[in-house]
Amino acid sequence: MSRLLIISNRLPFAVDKSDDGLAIRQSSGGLVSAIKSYFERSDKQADEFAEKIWVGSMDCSEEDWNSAVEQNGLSSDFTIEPVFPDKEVYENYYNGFSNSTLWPIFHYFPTLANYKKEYFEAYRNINQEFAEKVKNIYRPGDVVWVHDYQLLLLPQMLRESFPTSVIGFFLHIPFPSYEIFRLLPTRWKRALLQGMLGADLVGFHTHDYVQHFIQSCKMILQADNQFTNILFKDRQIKADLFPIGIDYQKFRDAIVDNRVVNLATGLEEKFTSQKIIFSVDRLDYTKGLEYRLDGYEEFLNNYPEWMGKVVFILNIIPSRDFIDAYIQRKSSIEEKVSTINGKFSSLHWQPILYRYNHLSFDELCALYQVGDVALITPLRDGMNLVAKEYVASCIDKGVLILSELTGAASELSEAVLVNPTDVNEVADAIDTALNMHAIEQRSRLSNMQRRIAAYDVFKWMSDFLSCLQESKASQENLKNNLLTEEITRTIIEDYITAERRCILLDYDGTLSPLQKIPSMASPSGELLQLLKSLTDDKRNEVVIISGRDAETLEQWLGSLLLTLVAEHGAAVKQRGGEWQVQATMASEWKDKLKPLMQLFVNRCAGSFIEEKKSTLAWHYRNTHAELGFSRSRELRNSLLQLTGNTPLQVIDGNKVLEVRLVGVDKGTTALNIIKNLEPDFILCLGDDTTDEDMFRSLAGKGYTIKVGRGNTAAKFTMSAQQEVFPFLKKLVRQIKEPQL
Ligand code: GDG
Repeated sequence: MSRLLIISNRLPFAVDKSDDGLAIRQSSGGLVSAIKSYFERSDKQADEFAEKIWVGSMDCSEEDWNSAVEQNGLSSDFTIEPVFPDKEVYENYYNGFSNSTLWPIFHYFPTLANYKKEYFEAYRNINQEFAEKVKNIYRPGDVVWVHDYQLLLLPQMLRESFPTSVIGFFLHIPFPSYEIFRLLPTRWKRALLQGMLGADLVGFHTHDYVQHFIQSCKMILQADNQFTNILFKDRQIKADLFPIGIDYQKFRDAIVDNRVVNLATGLEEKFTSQKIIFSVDRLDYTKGLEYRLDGYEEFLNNYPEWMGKVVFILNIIPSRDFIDAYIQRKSSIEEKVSTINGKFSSLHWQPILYRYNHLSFDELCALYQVGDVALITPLRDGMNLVAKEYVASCIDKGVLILSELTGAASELSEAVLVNPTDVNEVADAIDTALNMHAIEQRSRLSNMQRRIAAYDVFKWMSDFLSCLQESKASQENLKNNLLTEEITRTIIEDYITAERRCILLDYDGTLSPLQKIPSMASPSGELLQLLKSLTDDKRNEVVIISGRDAETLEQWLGSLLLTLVAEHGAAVKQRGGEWQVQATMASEWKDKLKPLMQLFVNRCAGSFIEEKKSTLAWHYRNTHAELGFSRSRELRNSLLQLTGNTPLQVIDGNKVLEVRLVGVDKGTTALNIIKNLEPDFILCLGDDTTDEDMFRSLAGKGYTIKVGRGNTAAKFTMSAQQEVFPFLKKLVRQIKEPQL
């Protein structure tokens, strides 16, 4: 059985020093709530690991920690491995790079970001310190799960020490759009992305964050991707969404817990003639507390009928109040609270009840249960667990007003969604919520409750962990498919004994490296010699199967005894024969589609049209990577609409979109060729998506080899085009001097 190593910046404990000695306090927060719930659950799911270990830093000296444990004892469901970083370095890492650089950038507050060199150095040092700690405890077979923005460099540091280890990474905050992420200095942003790509699986809360991350990897590291698989430096990394859940049952159980019921009854009695609006957030500029207060003030202005009949319990949980940006917010919030209370209070009523303190779990649940309206309006939030916890705690009433800029908004679509900066919208939403009919409240709640009960924190963790194992397995599969020396020897053995061999070779990207302009890919002398040597053996039928037009193939390769296939099969020249056009159709369709493609050439610098007899192709290899790709999606949609109900098909190639006749593809063509030839040895090499048709139709019939990494229907893969010649030369050598 393997062990699970959870690594997060902080352990879920803090040590408090007082005259009475050292006390251990449990700390709270989104990440801590999630992992503790999972660890504390003693059932099969969490027990699939022999041991659970939590690595994190402690905000005290090693001596204090040891004495605190000695004095208080510490029973927990996991082994604790504390890191004790140097205070000064930690300050620059935590309050510095983590919370004054990454946090504002990732939450779309770039003007608050601080780009100090010493912050990044400290960040690297503490990540390294975590890496050293893990190196001391790591055992082969362990599953390592790194959490959050404070440890973005760690996965890569661990990968360097343990290349085959299983490493997952989860980001609890948003991943910003490329335009924001790119504001970071180049060296840093490259290091951060490479750090994350050290993992096998990188998890995010929402689809948008996944897309933003992939886009940044493409633009900054020139990484390639196939859907959510990122190909970087010979490794395949999966990026996917895992919207974090809550311990749903814990909040349902609290509904019948006597201590919570007593607290809730007390609150209800205190506010018996008032509706309760509440919010609970850490002190943070991302939580939009000032706009929220403006919205509430606007509500009191616009809907004076609610005066005296409503109270807003505003709970702010102390957080990071050593950082300037936080200190300023706190005083500005407090000023607003007193202004509103001063302006609207009567002798018997006050519109806001403000607290700046922690709540016990029971108090939190009581507040959730009595709250008529939860007003949760962050300007950005990775997920926001309070919104989910509130919904889970509601019995048969309750309305959630939620900012559309939270990750939770993508799941809680029955909430009253608002833009948090629109104070009028917030004011109207409060009125709507207070007036909402009980039946509608129940119906919205039950839909959301069903969803968050089904994907709770246990499902979230087990989903992530099983996806991590799957990503590892799929990496192994890719590796297993690699064309090894041993497989090459088997191919050669079969080649030697065969009487009639068919060798199907794609041209661009396989026999010739991909070029910026198609006309630059003319064959080298070495290639021509190699092909000639192959054709010298009478047992070989060598087929060049390409998307190129017949004229080009004829000009480049026409003098050799090859079978040539142009435009994926639209024209074929049998060995020693003449060109035969396989499919004909009036070429008017090209005149209809060309103006559309031309429009995209104008809109996307570097792209161009290649017109062949039976094919029209739009190439975007030389364009701005992201623009080219997104334009190609737009063009593809338009082409699909125009070609619907016609015998034309739109094909995605390697940085090219092609339109051609249905049924004319390399797969069908390859099958036709081998049907006539009846070979006892088939070898097929290609690199492009259009070659996949060939690999699929030849499955089980011969050796299919994809040139380059990535998912493929081919039986084997070669890492790069440079390996093609040495491989083919091994076959050629068998003609003259048969040997293995
Ligand atoms: C980060 C991301 C993402 C809060 N105050 C008290 C208290 N809490 C508990 C809540 C909730 C958690 O802490 C807060 O979670 P959030 O999701 O709202 O916010 P962050 O701490 O900023 O979390 C966030 C999260 O990670 C998970 O991935 O959702 O977007 O920023 O569970 O109940 N609990 C108690 N007393 C408090 O005073 N007992």
